[in-house]
Amino acid sequence: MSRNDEIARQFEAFADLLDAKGVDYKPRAYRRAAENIREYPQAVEGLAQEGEDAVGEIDGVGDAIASKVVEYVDTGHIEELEALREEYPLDMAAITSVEGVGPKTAGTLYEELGIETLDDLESAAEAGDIQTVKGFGAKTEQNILDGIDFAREAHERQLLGDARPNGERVVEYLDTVDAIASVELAGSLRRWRATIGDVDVLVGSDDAERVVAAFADWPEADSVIEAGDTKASLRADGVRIDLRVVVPEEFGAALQYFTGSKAHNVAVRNRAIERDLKVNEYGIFDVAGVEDDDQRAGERIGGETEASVYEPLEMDWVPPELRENRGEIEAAVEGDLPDLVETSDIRGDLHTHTSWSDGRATIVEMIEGAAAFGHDYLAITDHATGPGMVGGVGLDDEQLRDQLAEIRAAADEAGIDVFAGVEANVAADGQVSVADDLLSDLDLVVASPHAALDGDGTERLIAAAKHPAVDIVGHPTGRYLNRRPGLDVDVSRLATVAADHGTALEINADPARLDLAGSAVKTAIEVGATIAIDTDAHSPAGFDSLRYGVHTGRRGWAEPVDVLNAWNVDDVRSFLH
Ligand code: DGT
Ligand code: CA
Ligand code: CA
Ligand code: ZN
Repeated sequence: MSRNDEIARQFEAFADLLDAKGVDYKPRAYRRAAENIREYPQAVEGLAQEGEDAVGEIDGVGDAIASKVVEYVDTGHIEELEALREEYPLDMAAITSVEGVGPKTAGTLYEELGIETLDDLESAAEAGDIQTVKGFGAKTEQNILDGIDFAREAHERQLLGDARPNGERVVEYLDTVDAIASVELAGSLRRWRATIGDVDVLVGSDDAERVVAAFADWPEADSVIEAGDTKASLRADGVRIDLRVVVPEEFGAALQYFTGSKAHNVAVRNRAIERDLKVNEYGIFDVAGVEDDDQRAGERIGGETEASVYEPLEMDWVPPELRENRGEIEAAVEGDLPDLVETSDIRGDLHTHTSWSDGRATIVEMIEGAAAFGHDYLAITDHATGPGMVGGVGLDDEQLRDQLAEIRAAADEAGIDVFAGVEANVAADGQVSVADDLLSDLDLVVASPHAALDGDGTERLIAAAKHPAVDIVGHPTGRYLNRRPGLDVDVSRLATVAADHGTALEINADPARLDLAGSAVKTAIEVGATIAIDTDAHSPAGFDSLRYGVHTGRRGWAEPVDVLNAWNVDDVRSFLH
């Protein structure tokens, strides 16, 4: 994948900000340049390395833009663009997603009313402030207000943990319709991306009309957005669900196509082209010597199952979580795909809370819950005091000593192995918030950042990973999906240190976190780090989040051997020492 798209986006952002400032002509030139950069058949990055003159060869790219392209490729940013961003610090994407609000309007509203976010825009419209601005009337203000709810929904991607149950229920429902031969989730939901734009459901059936009708009748649907011959969309619980119906013979090809990602599919199609084959949503076709450009032209050689699409390409079937064009094509060709961890491989949970801190269940209830879930072992890791622990949630060293005694007592009665632990804080300077002698009396120490979650956290987390008592770095970036991005972390460096010091890095399975992310997990495993997949459960129901963590691990190519809590209790014990 070339970076043309990324470079183009810089100039689109540039154009928006110039519009916001009220500059004439230039924005149009920048947008045109962006479009040509995006469509350019070669890597513009390569041209930039040759110099400005080479970049100037692109249509619509003059000297000024060419020098900025070179600047961007060389330094990773464009100074003039950064200055504009400081001058207009607005969430342009969010604000302009409101119908009728373009960059120019956004600029005016920032200058006149200081509006930076969708929330600011909403408050200003509700307060009647917008109609006081020159050029805006009461009607415009009302339109903005109407557009905001919709924009918010469209702009914010839904959490996997919210979308997945909905998707599964619609699949379960469709499974009862007897005209349906097969039904599967597709799209980002099947790939278990952390956030979901919309839910895609694919059905194989010879009676599309009946399937569409049944779908539109789903009792949980809030509204039907559209219903066609073979496609329909509805809205349920704030999420859009797209249905496509194909004939059973084409189900595998359609499933492959609609699972994506786009980047994976492009790579698959290119591999097909190299072999005189054609892959599309209808099947895989031998097109040697075929002129006809009809989608189904050529000799059909597969498409009923996904495997029948990959097989003629001389590659293994690729698990959906890996389909991001991050090396899975090459691995599938080499027969070298990872043997991915499964939820059933997980034998215990190493980061959980009780009512001693902010949990809602007792130590005994958590132990019994873990046993009922099927775990062989459980670590109790309540919060220690420290920055970010508001309202007396965290335990001081004395309280932790008292709790330790209670955990030991409960462990004696428990049917599973219990580790007495703590979730210590990693302060901004990398200090761990619990006394060393106490830490060494505990079986397991999770150390996590909870405050000061912006900027680069690499050194901070490396300090924690090096701490002799720390076993697991918990939710390393501190991100909250859709709410805050968390720390910037050089995962390769952190994971190298963690591997050297026998410290595991966590995938926190809480669907609001999923931290580390799949791509970071892949990097961490590549440098030899061990991963712990923990739910951070605050009640026995919290154990159910495990699968979101496991599938995030699969997106990071994790095998059971990479995952600490897929090991038996003796191996975990020796890792902890
Ligand atoms: P999302 O919904 O934003 O979380 O992400 P996806 O991956 O579910 O994307 P979506 O719903 O737009 O489309 C589902 C899949 O269908 C996508 O992963 C790949 C495939 N697809 C959709 N449109 C195109 C297209 O124009 N070209 C290609 N190659 N694939 C497409
Ligand atoms: Ca989707
Ligand atoms: Ca879709
Ligand atoms: Zn935590």
